[in-house]
Amino acid sequence: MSLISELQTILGTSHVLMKGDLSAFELDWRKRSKGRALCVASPANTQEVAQVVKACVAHKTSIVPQGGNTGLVAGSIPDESGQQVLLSLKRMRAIQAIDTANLSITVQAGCVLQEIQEAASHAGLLFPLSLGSEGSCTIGGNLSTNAGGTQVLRYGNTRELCLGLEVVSASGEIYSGLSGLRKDNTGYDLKNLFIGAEGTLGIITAATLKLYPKPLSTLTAWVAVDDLERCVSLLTQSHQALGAQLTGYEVMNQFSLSLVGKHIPQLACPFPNSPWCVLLELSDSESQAHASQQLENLLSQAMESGLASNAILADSLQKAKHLWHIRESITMAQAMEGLNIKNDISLPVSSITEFVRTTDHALGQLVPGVQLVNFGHLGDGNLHYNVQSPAHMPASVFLETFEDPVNTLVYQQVKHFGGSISAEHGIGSLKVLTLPHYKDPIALKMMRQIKVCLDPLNTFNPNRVVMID
Ligand code: FAD
Ligand code: 2HG
Ligand code: ZN
Repeated sequence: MSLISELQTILGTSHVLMKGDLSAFELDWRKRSKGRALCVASPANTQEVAQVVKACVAHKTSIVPQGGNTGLVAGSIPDESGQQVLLSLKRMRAIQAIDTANLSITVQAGCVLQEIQEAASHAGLLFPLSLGSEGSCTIGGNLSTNAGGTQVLRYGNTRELCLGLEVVSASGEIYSGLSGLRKDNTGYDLKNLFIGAEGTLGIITAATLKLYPKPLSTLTAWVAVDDLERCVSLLTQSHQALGAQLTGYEVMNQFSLSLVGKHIPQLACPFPNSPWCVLLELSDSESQAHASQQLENLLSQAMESGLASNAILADSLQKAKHLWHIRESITMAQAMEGLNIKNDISLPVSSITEFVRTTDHALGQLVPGVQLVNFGHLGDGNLHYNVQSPAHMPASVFLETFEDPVNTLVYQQVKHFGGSISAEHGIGSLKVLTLPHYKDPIALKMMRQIKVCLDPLNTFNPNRVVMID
């Protein structure tokens, strides 16, 4: 029997797509890479995933897992061969259980992040993972990329939010690790191999995640700051004043906010002429009044000491949402401006100012008139140091001529300052050839050994993260 016929038998004909417009599955979110799938297979449950894997292995066919296809490193689309099965987890979106005493939730991998947040909230609890793509990304994708987002400062990356996983292995066996245990020292921590593996080691089919008590009040401020150095000093001051109550600290340069103003004009931005803005969030478990007092004190100190040039405090939930919406729209606004280079980098917070100063200068020499879309999660040392073509240069010309030299320049700088070339988006196919230049060779060797051990036939997402000879 052909593989397609086998998949149709396992899943039903309507869940094996081959014809029609498959671009939602084959084109990456940034519209920079397009592949072609043998078919799009959509299982309904874990057993079906296991059967699909066994069938593909028997036919020596590789599998590309996909959740919401919002990844930014072209890791969730098939290659151009037309020979890979795209495995979409989107039908597997059940919330399986909420355990309020254990503060945990168990969900299928295709659950959309926002639905998990809402389910937690209905139970009076908080699932803190929060990203601009939360309306369409899935928890399987979040786990597979170890996604970060805007609450990492307080709650950690997706890795820190995961208690257990269910995974279909490369032999089609089901590893049932959905314990909600917070302590389990019975050997290697297998779940952490699959988290951040970008679908190269197994298919995540379900997860048990941590929940938290909801904070009593959450307050948001928007602060105008004259330079990045002051943004870093204000971060230090915020840590000192707010401690664990500081739940978000985002920075945005003027150009990144101007793109939001240009392409999404309904999102009016406070202090549009400020060189930098900071979005600061405090979550408090005492009272609204206590939270307001603390934040007001911090902001007035910042103004008095010259760290901030202006500041507003959102006085309603709606205004706070508006401010977050501006911040989370930068990615979309940048996409509307045109194709671009993304550098999702992390550095010690103490080195960020010097990194930006020297890299901005060197890039200006390399590409006169280059436009820097610079923003990110400063509290985590994670900058989205993105690069847009000079105003009058077509994006295609810019990418063709400058993508490699720009990347090399930025990554060399990252290396010099002791940072990482991927803070939260992963490696995918975009950076798979770059990684060996910047990753410790022994670490890379061990990564390859793990890949070969868990997926000896290279069935899962080949040529992403690590290349196997
Ligand atoms: P996909 O894009 O479908 O897949 C991502 C990777 O995971 C691929 O390698 C895929 O093969 C693999 N995969 C997917 N599901 C599974 C599974 N069940 N089992 C095994 N492998 C699987 N990222 C951040 O970290 N922080 C942000 O703040 C952030 N903001 C974003 C804002 C916007 C507007 C956009 C478009 C993207 C943003 N991202 C961010 C990137 C992206 O949303 C995240 O990487 C997200 O975790 C991907 O989830 P997904 O379901 O779309 O995964
Ligand atoms: C964010 O923080 C995302 O908004 C996307 O990680 C970053 O567009 C980007 O480069
Ligand atoms: Zn980010």
